[in-house]
Amino acid sequence: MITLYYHRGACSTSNHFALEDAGIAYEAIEVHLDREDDPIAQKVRKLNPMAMTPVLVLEDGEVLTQNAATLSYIADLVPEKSLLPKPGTLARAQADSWMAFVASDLHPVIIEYIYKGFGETDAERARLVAFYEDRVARRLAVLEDRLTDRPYILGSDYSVIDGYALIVLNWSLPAGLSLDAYPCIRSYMDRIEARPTIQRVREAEGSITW
Ligand SMILES: N[C@@H](CCC(=O)N[C@@H](CS)C(=O)NCC(=O)O)C(=O)O
Repeated sequence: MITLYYHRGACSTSNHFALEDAGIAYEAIEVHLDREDDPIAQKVRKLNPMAMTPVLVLEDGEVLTQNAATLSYIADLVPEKSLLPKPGTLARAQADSWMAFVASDLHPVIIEYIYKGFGETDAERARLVAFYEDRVARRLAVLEDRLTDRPYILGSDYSVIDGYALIVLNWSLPAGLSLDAYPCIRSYMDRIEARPTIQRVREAEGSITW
């Protein structure tokens, strides 16, 4: 059975969504990597020297990390569920492009946005706010445009990329980032959140307090 080490509401939860959508047997174990003496945290730090989740341990003991790889791996275990297009197709290359957008563009800029107030002087803070606001707005505008005429990032069908995007967009709340200017993104988040598989994972993980 696949084991997922995750942290509630972190990007690893998108792997929990993917496993639930895949409908395969799995075990999901929550880890608090900031707890030095916690045996699960110690184990995960050994499995992934980056000390980050997600960490997937496959049936044969192989370890897989990095959302783009873990989500694709889970999706490819169940091609009949169409959680990603078939490997080797142009549609899959387009999906990989959007996966990279979420993993390398959206994910880091929403995290970075939390740091916008870190300057030591008012002038420095104002400069950082302007800098981070511009960076995040450009990524959100790309996503808003993409969702203007399609319910999900790849089109009419939900994919594992959407579950990942939802988690990253959830962080707008603790980051103090308003999504009011992005109505398509707002309704997209509600649409994904309403999926029974997502609701099951939310219930299993428990509520998040930001
Ligand atoms: N590039 C990594 C990023 C993973 C990542 O940012 N994980 C965060 C949770 S969302 C984490 O484990 N953070 C713990 C830490 O930085 O100490 C991936 O895609 O898996």
